Amino acid sequence: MLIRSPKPLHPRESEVTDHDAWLSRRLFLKKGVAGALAASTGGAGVLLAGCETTAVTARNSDGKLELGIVKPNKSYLLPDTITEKAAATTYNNFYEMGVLKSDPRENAHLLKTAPWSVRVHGMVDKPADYQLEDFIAPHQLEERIYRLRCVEAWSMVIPWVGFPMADLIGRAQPTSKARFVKFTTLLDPSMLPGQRTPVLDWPYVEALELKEALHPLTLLTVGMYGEVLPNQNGAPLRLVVPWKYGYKSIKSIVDIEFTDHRPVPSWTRAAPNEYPFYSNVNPSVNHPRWSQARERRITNIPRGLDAIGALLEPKIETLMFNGYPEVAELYRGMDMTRLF
Ligand SMILES: Nc1nc2c(c(=O)[nH]1)N[C@H]1C(S)=C(S)[C@@H](COP(=O)(O)O)O[C@H]1N2
Ligand SMILES: [Mo]
Repeated sequence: MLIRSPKPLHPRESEVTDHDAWLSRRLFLKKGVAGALAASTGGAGVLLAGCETTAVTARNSDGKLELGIVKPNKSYLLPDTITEKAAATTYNNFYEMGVLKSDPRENAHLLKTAPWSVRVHGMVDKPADYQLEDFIAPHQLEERIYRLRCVEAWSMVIPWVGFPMADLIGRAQPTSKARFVKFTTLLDPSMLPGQRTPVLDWPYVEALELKEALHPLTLLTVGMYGEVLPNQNGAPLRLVVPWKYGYKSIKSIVDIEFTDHRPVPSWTRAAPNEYPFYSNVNPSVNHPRWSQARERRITNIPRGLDAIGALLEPKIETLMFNGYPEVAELYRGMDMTRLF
């Protein structure tokens, strides 16, 4: 699905209207899905939330998660061309599924995402082991179009479906001691064959400061392009932190821990001088091995998957905080002239 828009700095009225038209087409289709689900399960039993105009989340008869109607949050529309779904789901970094960009899609079928449980624990008043459906159920899903900037200097523009991490934090109720949130990916080499190779210290771990996790941009994500996440994109639950390099956006999460000491993320452990804890997108501070000033914007698959990154020129200027300047307040007083 390609959703094109012109390139003014801010969305114009006409684009909003285009997007509305696209949305209402999708609403029309989705009503059919929601209705069929309700009928096939004998009513509202598996429908976890929602009415015709809100998100409906359910397991279908194969146990697969299905999203219902999800409204775009218009605060996050971008003037950029949205990356084609075919590119965003075939050019991936997910080292648990292999190190080549094409490996995740090829190995995606090995990952079973139902049932899936998520543990929320540590310095919280409401620790819990959730089944994924119950984890999502109380939250209002929305669509957000975000830029994704990989540290390798390529980028995409992706319509995610999720809910603010801040909403989960409100539900978990961290104690006054909690200062960091640690996220962990599933550890299971039978489903994630890359874990048989010690390219990273498995399981993959990422972490944010609690105040970063509370920022309204931080999204717990269950879908993209109006559908549940494909496995190669981190099904059934991933993080999306759009102002940080892509590796902070950890995939296939099973564990969320609130803690008072700073966790060491997998990439930071592997090479602290190349992948430091904060890893905010910053065009003026280069990676030790390449410039971060510009990026290759991937919008489609022009001439074959493996060549994409190499063929494209890094034409687009990388923006401070990936174009999300509202996060600057989180880092006041910190030295932004070095990689941190
Ligand atoms: N568990 C896990 N999460 C991960 C990764 C990974 O290898 N394992 N790769 C990261 C990197 S480097 C990037 S750029 C993004 C890519 O997300 P995408 O494939 O959905 O575009 O996922 C991030 N999350
Ligand atoms: Mo990345």
